[in-house]
Amino acid sequence: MTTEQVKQPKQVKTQAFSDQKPGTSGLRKKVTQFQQTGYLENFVQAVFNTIAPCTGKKLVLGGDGRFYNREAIQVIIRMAVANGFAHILVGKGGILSTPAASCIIRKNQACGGVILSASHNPGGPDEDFGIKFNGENGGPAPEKLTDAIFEQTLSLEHYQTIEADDVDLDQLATVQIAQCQIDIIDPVSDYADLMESMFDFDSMKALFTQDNFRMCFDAMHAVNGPYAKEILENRLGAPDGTVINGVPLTDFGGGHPDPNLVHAHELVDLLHGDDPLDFGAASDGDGDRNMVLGKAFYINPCDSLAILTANANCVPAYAEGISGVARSMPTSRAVDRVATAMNIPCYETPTGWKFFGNLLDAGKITLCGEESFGTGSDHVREKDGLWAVLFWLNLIAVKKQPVSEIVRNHWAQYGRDYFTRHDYEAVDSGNAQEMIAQLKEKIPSLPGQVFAGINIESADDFQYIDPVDNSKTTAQGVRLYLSNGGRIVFRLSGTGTQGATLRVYLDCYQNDPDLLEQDTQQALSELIQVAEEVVGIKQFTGREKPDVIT
Ligand code: VG1
Ligand code: CO
Repeated sequence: MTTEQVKQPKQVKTQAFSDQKPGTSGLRKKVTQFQQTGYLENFVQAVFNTIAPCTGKKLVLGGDGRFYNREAIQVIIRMAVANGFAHILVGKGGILSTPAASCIIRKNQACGGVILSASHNPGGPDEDFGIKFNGENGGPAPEKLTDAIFEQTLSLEHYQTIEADDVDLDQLATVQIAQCQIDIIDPVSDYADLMESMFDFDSMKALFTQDNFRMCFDAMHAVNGPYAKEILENRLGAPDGTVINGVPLTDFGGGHPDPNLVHAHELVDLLHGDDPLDFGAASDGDGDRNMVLGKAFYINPCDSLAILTANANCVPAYAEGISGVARSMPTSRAVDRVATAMNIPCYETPTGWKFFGNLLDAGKITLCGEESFGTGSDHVREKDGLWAVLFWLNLIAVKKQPVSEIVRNHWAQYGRDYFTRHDYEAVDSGNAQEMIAQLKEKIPSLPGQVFAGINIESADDFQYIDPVDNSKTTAQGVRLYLSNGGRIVFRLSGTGTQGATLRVYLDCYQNDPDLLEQDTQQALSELIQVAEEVVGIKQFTGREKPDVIT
């Protein structure tokens, strides 16, 4: 590319769009919606206007490789140049996992990054696409910023771009367009170096090279394939083939890149049967979620957060101790018990990683997590799938115990918080809104009432005041606390792209040593009954049972 080919930036007239309100984790829509003339451009210009002036600044750009990733990157490069950026770092092939993008923003002191992903939602021409902006701390834009971006999307009349050839995304190279330097960078190396600096790689290497430890990482044809291959196979010496479905594909091979027992069934099968592996793990479309499995043993993400917290001193990066922990409100209270025992603070935040940002930046917490297979720490400002897997490997290597033993010992010490989430997907939006509205009206009258033989002690609609900047977030889910120690939470998803998704979260504490090995749905069956009786889920959703149970 030569500078002669480059014309002056130009303003393109655009209509504003009214449906670009970012949800739990950025703007997510069908690909076909993003392909409308000016749709992507409108959102990107709104971001650039909100963080203006862009002149002279550095931007990180990449995505999970899904359909429309490459096209969107070319559009955003041209717009970033026209808006005055001095430097753009783009992952080779357009690839950057969400945690790697966060790492690269921080390491290079960029003003932020644009990450293209719809996370665990399927990809392809008729599936989902997404875009989000992360700020200079490497984390998702806080509500204040996403609200300002949304305001901009409603009123834009022009966006700025420049005529220039497409940049070759597949060569590690530097190109110059007008005032802007564009580096196509290795998407993996900075992140892999960070992981190597945090964990006990020597002990972990010995697992594979001396102890004949057998594991499988299912990258689900999503972004983490190249990261997992480099770290597990190249740096830790796991045998070739440890990573399966390791090549990112635009449609994730037709699957849901969602690491749970339903969608990662290929992996689940390898941990069961006649010759099960010792350890299994998977991550999602953009690499920020994780599922970890032991030999015929499933680890609930809420328990995982609690166990990592309790054993953080086994990991070099946390050997000096941790300052505090946080969990999203619907996540079970297993980690609270550990925090109490360790005498460190435990914060309860609304759903979505953006609410952990201030606590991490202020040093109030070191570890945090969500029930939705998201776990992370202050090493970046996103949840981090591969980091969680490495944390578990580090524990297994140092404690020299199988996964099941580590978890059972934890339950024996702290008791067990049975947890499940029931999702009702793509239900009629009107019905779902009405159901929540009626439930909210009932809140004052619920305490003292008995459903399915259980007394409701208290009920509220969760609101959060950020302890760092005092910003207030309301209507984050209705919580019912029951007299048997159980809790039920109802909320509507902010990441779905079709109709509404109702999430019902149920958890209950158990510390009777004889009752720690129950089937989860069985252990929570009374609560499930209470949820139905209070709300009338079947009637409002028209469903006999949830679409997904995790
Ligand atoms: C879901 C999860 C939430 C998570 C969010 C983004 O949101 O419940 O815990 O932070 O996805 O995850 P919702 O609003 O649909 O419940 V990801 O992997 O998309 O970045
Ligand atoms: Co994700």
